[in-house]
Parts: sequence; C-alpha cells; structure tokens
Amino acid sequence: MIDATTITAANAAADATLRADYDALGDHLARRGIDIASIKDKVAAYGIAIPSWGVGTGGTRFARFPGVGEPASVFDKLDDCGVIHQLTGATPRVSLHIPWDDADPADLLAKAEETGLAFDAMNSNTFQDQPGQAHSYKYGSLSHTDAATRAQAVEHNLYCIELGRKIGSKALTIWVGDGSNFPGQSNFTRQFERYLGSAREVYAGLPADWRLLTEHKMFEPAFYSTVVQDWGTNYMIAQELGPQAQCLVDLGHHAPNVNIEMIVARLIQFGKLGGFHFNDSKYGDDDLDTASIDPYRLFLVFNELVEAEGTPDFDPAHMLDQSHNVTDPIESLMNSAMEVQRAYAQALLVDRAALAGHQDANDALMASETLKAAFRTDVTPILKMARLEKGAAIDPVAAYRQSGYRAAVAETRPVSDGSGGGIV
Ligand SMILES: [Mn+2]
Repeated sequence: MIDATTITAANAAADATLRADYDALGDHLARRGIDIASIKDKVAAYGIAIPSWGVGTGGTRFARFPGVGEPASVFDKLDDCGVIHQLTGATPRVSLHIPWDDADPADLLAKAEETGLAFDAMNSNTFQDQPGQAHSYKYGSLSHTDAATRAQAVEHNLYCIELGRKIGSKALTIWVGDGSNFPGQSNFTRQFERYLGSAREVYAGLPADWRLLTEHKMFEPAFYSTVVQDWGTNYMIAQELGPQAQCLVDLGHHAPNVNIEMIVARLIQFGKLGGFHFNDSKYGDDDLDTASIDPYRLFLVFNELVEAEGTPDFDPAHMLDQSHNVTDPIESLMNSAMEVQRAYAQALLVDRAALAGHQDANDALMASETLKAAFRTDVTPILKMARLEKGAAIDPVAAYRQSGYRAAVAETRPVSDGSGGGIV
C-alpha cells in the first residue's frame, strides 16, 4: 500500500486550489438549481469493481510487452487493487477470474481484509485449456458437440460458484468463446440448444441470493459466429434461464456505431440489465481505457442509468474490463474509474424535467442541448472533493508516481515473461 503521509502531503499542496474551484462550481450549479453537495455525496458513494486481470499488462494477438513489477499471483493483484482503491476511493471490490486466481478462500479473505477490498462477481474460464484438463475447449465449451466436454465446462462454473460463496461473491459472470470460424462449421440452432442446456445446469447451482450474468460478444475468438453474439441472444438466455439470470453489457463487444445506450435502456425496461464491463474502443473489441475515445457515449449510458435510478430491483454490477498495453495498469485503472465517476456525475446534472418537456414537445434541438449542458460541465472539482473527504488522493496518478510503488514492488516480484499474446 501507499504510505498515508505521501497522500496527505500531496493533498495539502492542492487543497486551497481545490476548495476555490469547488466553491466556484458550487455557485455555478446553484444558479442551475443543483446542490453540489448532493452530487458529491452520490459520487462518493459510487464504487466500481476492478478485474483482477486488469492489473497485469495486457497484449494483442501479436505480442505482450510487460512492465516492471508485474503481479505474479492473485495476492500481488490484490495488493495493486488495494492501491487503486486507496488512491481513488472508488474501487472497493475485485472480480476474480478462475482458474487464474484460484486460491484458498481463507487466504483470499485475509488478503482482502488487509487491502480493504471485497469480492465482486466471479468469472469462469472455459475459453482456454488448463494443464491436465481432460477435454479440450478448442471447439467450444458449454455448447460443445461432446457431452463430456460440456459437463466439464458446467462443473468448472459450479466450482466458481462454490469458491465465490466462500469469499462473499454474489454473482457468476459467464463469457464463452464458443462459436465457429467457417460458414457451415456449426449448426446455429443445435449449438445454441446445447449452450442453453449447459447454462440451465449452471443456473440450477446458483444460491438463491446470486445472479448469473451472461456476457455477449460479437466476434473473437471465433471469427465467423459466436454463440452469444449480441444482446438479443443474451436476452433470450436470461429469459430462458429465469429471474436470477441477467445480461452483462461489455461496451467493447459491439460493432462500431451500435447504439449501446439504447440497448441499456431496453434491458432496463425489461428487468434484465445485470451489469457492465466498461472500456472503450475505436475499431472493435479494442479494450481501450474507458472514455479514452468516446466520453459522450459513456455519458449517454450513464444518462440511462440515472434515469432508471429508483427502479425496483435495479442494481447493475459495474466493473472495468480493459487491456493495458502501453501504460502502467494501475494508472489506467485509476483514470478509468475516475472517468466512470465523471460520467455518473455529469448524468446526475441532467435537468430531467426539462428533458422530458422537450421530448414531449418534440423539441429535438433543446432535448439534445439539455444533455449537452450536463456533459459540458467540468465536474472535476466534485470528484476531487469526494476523494479528499474520504482520505483518498486529490490527484491519484500524481500521488502514485510520487509514492514509488511500482519501483518498490519491482524489487520483489519476478520479471514477467513477455512471450505469447492475448488480451488477458
Ligand atoms: Mn468483458
């Protein structure tokens, strides 16, 4: 963890400027009829989960260029996640990926306690083979043509639930790489039937207070078709399985220009929005840092979420899911968590009564301007004040760099092997 005096000293140097900026923004928002403290309190209460795999350097299909001091175990990953939460105050939970993070639940709980973290959704992995595995997933897992391979994939998901129960998780997220690479390779209908049959077996193993989140993805690793390719198929799965099954929306898993905020609205309307994997993309599933390409789209997603606040049983899981190829993953994850908070704060500023009036009056221009007025507001002082008040850093990246954390862990962690590719 970071020495608290580093954070305190950095905050003291920025304190006066922040208070001046915060007061000025407070006056500005008051003239718009908005109480800045109420926005700040909501931002302070907001938390987003970190994926354990996000703290390691990612890669493309071509190569991976690891940095120094890469985490070598789930416990190293939890240390890094603890630093992210310490500095941002925005990431109280970690989402584990099994078998990459498999460990004794007592040890996981002890480390979580030490780092001030809790566990979010469990993630299963049936998109790659593990050493000693009886049946290969080369041609699929939950939808495989071979019953024994499907049973093995079901068993793995049930194991993830069992481990998750012991560490306080309340959800299982399933993403499968199943699909086909050639037209004609797979019968779409029979393949999806097999998937549903397997998913029903996993669903039957859910504790009563758990949710099953299924994640759609348009393409890759199967390039011609994937079994759960879009939100339509995902919705069918959630409908078929039952009330504990909901859809997970990964922002990068859509074709360019798809109206993701509208998908979000549809899933909310029918009670099937289970959660998010936030990231950004330019061309495909790029897994770029959240809001690095299109912050307005992220804002529009949050506009739908704020619109739905107060809906009964509405509690989507929020997580980052991105690949850091050229940055320090801790810095990228801190920045991304803050960008998500920013989008949330901006969405809270939308004048919803005015927006509804413009919509009913068919005043398209003023409806759009109402959203833009919120989006254009620089809410940075609100985010900084929320961090300051909870003992986190006013400027997390600057405090992180001053702390020398990465160089310190590089002293004790083994040098990471850069061979092989793959987004992880
Ligand atoms: Mn994802």
